[in-house]
Amino acid sequence: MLRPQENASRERKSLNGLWRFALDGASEGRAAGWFRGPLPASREMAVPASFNDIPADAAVRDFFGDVWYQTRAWVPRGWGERRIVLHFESATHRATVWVNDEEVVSHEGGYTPFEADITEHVVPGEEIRLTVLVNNTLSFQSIPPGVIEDTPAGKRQRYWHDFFNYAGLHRSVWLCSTSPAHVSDITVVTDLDGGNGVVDYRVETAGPEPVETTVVLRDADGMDVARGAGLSGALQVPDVHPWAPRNGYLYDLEVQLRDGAGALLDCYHQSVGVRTVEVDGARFLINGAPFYFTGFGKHEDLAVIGKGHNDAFMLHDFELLRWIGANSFRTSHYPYSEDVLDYADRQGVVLIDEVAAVGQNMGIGGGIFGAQGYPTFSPDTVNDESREVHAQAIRELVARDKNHPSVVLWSIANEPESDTEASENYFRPLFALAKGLDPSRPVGFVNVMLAPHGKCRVSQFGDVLMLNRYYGWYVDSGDLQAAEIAWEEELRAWAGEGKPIIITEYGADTYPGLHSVTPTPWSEEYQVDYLDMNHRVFDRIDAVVGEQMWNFADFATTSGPMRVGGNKKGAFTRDRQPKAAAHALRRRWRRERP
Ligand code: GCB
Repeated sequence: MLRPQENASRERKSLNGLWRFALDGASEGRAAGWFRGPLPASREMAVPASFNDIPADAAVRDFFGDVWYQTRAWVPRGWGERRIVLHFESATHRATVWVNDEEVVSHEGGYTPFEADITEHVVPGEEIRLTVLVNNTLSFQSIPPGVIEDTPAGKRQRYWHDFFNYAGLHRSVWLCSTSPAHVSDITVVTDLDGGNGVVDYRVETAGPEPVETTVVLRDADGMDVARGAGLSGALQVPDVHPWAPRNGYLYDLEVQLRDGAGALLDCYHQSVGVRTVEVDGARFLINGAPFYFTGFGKHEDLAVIGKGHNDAFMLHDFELLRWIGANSFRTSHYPYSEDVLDYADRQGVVLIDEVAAVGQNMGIGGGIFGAQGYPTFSPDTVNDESREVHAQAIRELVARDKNHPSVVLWSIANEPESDTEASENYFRPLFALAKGLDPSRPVGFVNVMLAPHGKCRVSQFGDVLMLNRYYGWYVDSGDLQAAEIAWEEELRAWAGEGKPIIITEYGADTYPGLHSVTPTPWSEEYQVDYLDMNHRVFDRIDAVVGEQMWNFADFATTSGPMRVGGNKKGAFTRDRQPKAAAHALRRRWRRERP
């Protein structure tokens, strides 16, 4: 699926703005046909945004179940003879959509796009009523998982990921038009051959057969550098300007479809960064050169709008990444807005792109999530059906993000149970799937401390080892000397695997403004000392090819005794003010690495 764009042959109209919105706690709206008219008892709601924090009302913030969104839109009268498409960049966690009285599409999964061809349901020049039923309930068959429990106080939604279950229409909604004959997908894979580049392209089309497909590759100045004809081919780019970390140089691949008379039917502009990614022993190579990741695990998380995308905050976050000297981040723990991916391409920021499979581990918790009382993998919990949902989430992520040069590594899960036979059997086919979908990038998953070296049975499938470790925080809390010894010992054992290791999380909660002259967890000084200890360990082990501190900024979570107004492991506060740790990271990351 191609992201909507406006060009010589395509139009798109934003449906963002204020929609009508209603909670449907009894799930009665579908049977009652709420889509057939104005939503009953509705209020206004911003799109894009999470709905949770907008009203000042706990019943909305903690709501789980069905919510309804509705708007009205005019179909441009010039769109006769056009193919008309309704496109959602995401709906968290699943949605069903009606145009007037007709159901047009349903989609499972909260962080990837979906669309419906609504040509047959609309009349250009007329207004439509657009109704969306969004459901944010998590189950063992959703990605991420959760469960609804009966408690003496009523039903409660439980889940095992450490961020708030923000939901709604977080990203843009578009009404688009294309020619009936249109480009439906483009795949580019690039290579470097000395000073020259190679762009392998493959185009898919749909609708009436076009007669001619041509492609033109232009450089950043708009000069033609290569041309091709046909649905696939390899373009040679002499004297190429590669895409590289901190040098987000992009070419533009224009694909054109023409009819027998040579008239333009459809075109699409696909940006292309020419670069290679490779794992070589324990090294991670970009364009053949060893790359060391500096940066963070992030979240899409803001006051008021929750996981809603916001361009101004996106730019500011990237400015802070530059300020601090970060060259990368992980889209922990779900696919981010495509605006973020596009901007990372342009900025030369390197991404680890993660599927929303977080929380498939009933062993974690105790203090954070309370006793679990469930096995992770079983016919009643994470099962074959869950694996199919997980597989589909991987397919949709790769389909969406395969052409982004910024994405150098797929992460197919965060901290799942990985020390059991059941976990090995669950993940084996998912790794095979991801590698088959994209042979051009390494694939990995993020390992949890509960499955240390020698116990983990899933790491064998990954091209890269990604480790989250909290020595000095969740273990050896307050004792950095003990933590340093234990951490180095474990890391050395992992280094023996001969694969590159990226530390995808290390961090310590820190209450901004809390100070101490002695090593006191939660103080700003302790966070700095904790980071220094980690960095000493990383610098002693060659196989460590990256450090992504947890987290870029403080973020919202469920309530609990371990979370003081959310997770406070940010280098920045939630409103992006630096803690002492941000300055310490800046000193380290902005100096040239040895
Ligand atoms: C982890 C998780 C992350 C949590 C973090 C923490 O291992 O991957 O989602 O927020 O620990 O702060 O406990």
